[in-house]
Amino acid sequence: MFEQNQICKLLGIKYPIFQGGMAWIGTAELASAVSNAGGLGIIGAGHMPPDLLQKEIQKCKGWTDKPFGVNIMLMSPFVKEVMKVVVDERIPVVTTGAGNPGEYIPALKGIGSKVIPVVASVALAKRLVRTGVDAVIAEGTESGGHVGDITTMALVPQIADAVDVPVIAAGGVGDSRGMTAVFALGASGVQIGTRFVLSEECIAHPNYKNFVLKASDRSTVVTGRSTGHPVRVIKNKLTREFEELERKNAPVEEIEKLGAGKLNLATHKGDVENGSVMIGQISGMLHDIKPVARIIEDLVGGIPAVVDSMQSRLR
Ligand code: TUI
Repeated sequence: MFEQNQICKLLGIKYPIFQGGMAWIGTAELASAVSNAGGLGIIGAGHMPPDLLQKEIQKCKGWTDKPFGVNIMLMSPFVKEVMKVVVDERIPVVTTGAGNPGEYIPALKGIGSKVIPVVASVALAKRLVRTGVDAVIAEGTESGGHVGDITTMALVPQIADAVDVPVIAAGGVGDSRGMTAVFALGASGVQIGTRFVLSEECIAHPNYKNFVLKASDRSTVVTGRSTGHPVRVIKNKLTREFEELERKNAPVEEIEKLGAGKLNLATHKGDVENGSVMIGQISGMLHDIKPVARIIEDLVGGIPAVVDSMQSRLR
């Protein structure tokens, strides 16, 4: 399976499965495990300063000889410096999120990196393809963290129709059914975050993982719409405070201030009531913590049964 897949051939990987570049928890531990299991591990640079990112890259290089990527969050105050680190370290795959990476594309392409931006709209996908990106990640609003407002179901086929580069689907994919479904929509690969949070290798605090394990289909909510940076998280004391501020039409600065430092509070200190528990909508169907290799084996190994079952229902 996937011997002829465009993404596998482009990146030299076994399975077209990207690990979402999650801030604070997309560390070398998780990224190297995903790459060693045949997917594409991705270090999430988030708001990391450049020296820390460089250390994380060094660790990852020590733990895997397979390709891995770095995700650059374009709202980071260190974006220019972290771009320099990925160029110096000759990272073969760079994904970007939360903005338009246009100005950085020439430098990345210059060292032969494959540049694969996350997009949440057809317009941005088309604009970026014109600047020479190698593929796009079409991320639906089902995802955790910073999200757009179009669902994966609606976004992936529209982007697949609009561009001539491979499309990787993200948002709402957590098992073989989701993976098969997005291939039906025109994707050539998947990006998965939430399922990998519930892995043994993910360094998220046990309280964070347990909170995700307890989630049901309606446990997440999008906060911060009024700031222009909407974020999907599990409902808790913090989201109620956000809702109260938004209801009062509080100034954007006040709302943004409430969010500052709250992701680390949840992922590292384990405060799942006052912290920001970013996770996707499929958390409701996940009930176990598994090793990364097992997650990938189950995702890929389950596809034939999904296709068979689908065919029997289409007959
Ligand atoms: O970037 C993400 N997900 C993230 S980043 C993050 S860190 C953070 N922490 C606190 C507050 C906000 C963020 C947590 N999760 N996903 C990729 C993604 N990119 N989703 C949506 C977009 C996006 C949105 C608008 C990409 C481009 C865009 O257009 C901007 C433009 O210039 O047209």
